[in-house]
Amino acid sequence: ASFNNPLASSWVQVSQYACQRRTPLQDINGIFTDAFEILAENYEFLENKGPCRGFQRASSVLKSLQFPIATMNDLDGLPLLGNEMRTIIEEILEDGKCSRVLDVMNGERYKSFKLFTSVFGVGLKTAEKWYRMGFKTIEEIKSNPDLKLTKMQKYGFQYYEDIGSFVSKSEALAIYEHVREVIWKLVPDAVVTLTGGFRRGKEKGHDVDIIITCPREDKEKSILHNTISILKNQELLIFYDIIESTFDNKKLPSKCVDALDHFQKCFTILKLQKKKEGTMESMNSDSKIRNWKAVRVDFVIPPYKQYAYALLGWTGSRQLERDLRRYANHEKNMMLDNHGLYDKSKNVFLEAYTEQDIFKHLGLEYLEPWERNA
Ligand code: 8DG
Ligand code: MN
Ligand code: MN
Repeated sequence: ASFNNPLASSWVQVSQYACQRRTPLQDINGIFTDAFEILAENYEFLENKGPCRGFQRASSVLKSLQFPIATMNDLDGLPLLGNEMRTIIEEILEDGKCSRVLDVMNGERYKSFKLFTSVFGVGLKTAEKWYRMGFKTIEEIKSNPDLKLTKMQKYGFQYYEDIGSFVSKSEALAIYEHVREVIWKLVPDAVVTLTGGFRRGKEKGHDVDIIITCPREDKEKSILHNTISILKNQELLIFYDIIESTFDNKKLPSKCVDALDHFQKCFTILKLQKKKEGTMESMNSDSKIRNWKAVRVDFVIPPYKQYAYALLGWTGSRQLERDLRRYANHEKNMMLDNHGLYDKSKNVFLEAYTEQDIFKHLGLEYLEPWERNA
């Protein structure tokens, strides 16, 4: 019998869509979700999308549970957990580990892809190339003069330790507050919001995501370039890559669930000034001689009319975003992306000024940002 699963004997159905589940940060089934995510990542490295999505969705279902899976009966009533997933859960319940996951983790391809893609600016294509060339370590690549690195990758290697060492919430807030002051001096009514994982309540992240807009139409347009030049003058800017807007209002929202958006944006590496001496203790010898840490910061600048959609899109999680779009498409005959929501039955774009508006348009119960850790 199942003692943990309150769903097993009730009529309540867990939805197949993450946007119809509340997923807090705390994941009490991490032993299973970690396993599924490693398998998903391995399929991503193999560019095998079907099974990759299958394991990502299975992991996401378990993340939403408020009870630990202790017996196979606890899986009753849960969607997206096929025989392949059940076999893995069963093995972990019995052994505390899964041989298939261990094999993947020890595989040369997985290890190399994991290592190479951890460098800022390195995607699947480059990882594949370096893997085929037989590289095994960061040092080998760093010291090979024949490799043509992009500017992004060059900085990715130069600050590999700093960037890889996670950003804490207080570090993210320090950067966010500094940037906000700079922007408010330029445009006092600018809206500046910390988004991404930190908005979902995470205590650490791989970068800081900041979204910037202004209620006065077109006033957002000059903010990015002016902010970048001030940060440059303050000698806080190590690297930046500005992508100008390619938004076309004649186009319908993208059908693809993980399409990139067309906002003006900027990928940067900023210097975070270290205040206290004590915080230097935990740093490596290279960074002890300097009083700052290199941090990855992303800026995205939507026009005010698209702000709510951009905020929803950049708050994540990526799984929640994919499921919101899939739900809109398959259950509502609508098309959602980071720019807007189009109702295909009524042939209209649906306006939204808050995330609550968007959930309402989709007929969904509102999820707070910290319930979106799908
Ligand atoms: P993390 O940084 O702590 O690892 O987690 P995260 O904050 O959830 O991940 P992220 O990689 O920083 O992405 C934040 C959200 O931004 C995520 O839901 C996906 C979304 N996003 C877009 N467009 C783009 C884009 O062009 N580049 C990136 N990097 N993220 C984008 O909607
Ligand atoms: Mn982030
Ligand atoms: Mn980001």
